[in-house]
Amino acid sequence: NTRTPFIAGNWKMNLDHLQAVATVQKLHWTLKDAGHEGDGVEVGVFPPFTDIRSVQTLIDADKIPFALGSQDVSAHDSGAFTGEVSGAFLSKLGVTYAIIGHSERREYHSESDELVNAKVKAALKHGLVPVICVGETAEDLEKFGASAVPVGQLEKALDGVSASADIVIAYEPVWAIGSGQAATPTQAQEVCAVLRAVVGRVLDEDAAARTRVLYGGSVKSSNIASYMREPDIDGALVGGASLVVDEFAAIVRFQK
Ligand code: G2H
Repeated sequence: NTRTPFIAGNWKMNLDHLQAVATVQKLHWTLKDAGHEGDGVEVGVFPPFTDIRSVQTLIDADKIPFALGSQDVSAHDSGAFTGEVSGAFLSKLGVTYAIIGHSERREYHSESDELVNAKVKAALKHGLVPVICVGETAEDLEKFGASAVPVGQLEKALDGVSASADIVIAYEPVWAIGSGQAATPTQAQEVCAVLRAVVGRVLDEDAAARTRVLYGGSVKSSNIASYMREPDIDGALVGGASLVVDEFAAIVRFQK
């Protein structure tokens, strides 16, 4: 396939803007020192909102080849929505991607499939690429198997989305997040293939072939290569391990 592997660091609520700048700078130099000059892998960093301006300034000034993403986006364009951040503001700041529907937002902030769908549409409207997160809890897994819940979440997230839309999907089994208990590559591949088929059915075959499907949940340098060998896994959404520069750099350099 022709999909560029994507290694995305979801920092969650970690690193203030000074630590963010230091981290991105260190990551850049670590990869450069290791001879990684892009190497056909796209690197994305997803800092907290308050860090985005500082990281963007650094990336721009030092011509650092990392894509910038946000961890959420408002479903609204502007107006009386206290505490929300518009996709219009993010795209003006050079943000390319927006994580939408991460399980932590679904769980702790009661985000419904309908809200996720509205956020996906808002992101696309403002020129952001939504990184749509889906995944089953341990309870779902036991009751319905691995793919039923993520398939339903993805179908709803894609409702009314154009077949030509640029999107990324992240399969993150909730039981594997931050738990150290990663899904096996075979388990992850199975669900990622099913999710790609959903894209084919809801959007079209071209979208299915083009769309990157990432695995997320306790990805580290020691297991990344095993996921990347799978035909339907095009990268990883990395939480905890993205905060440790050497570890994240090793994940980016998974082929080495
Ligand atoms: C899943 C993942 C990144 P971690 O949330 O989105 O986190 O790698 O810490 O399991």
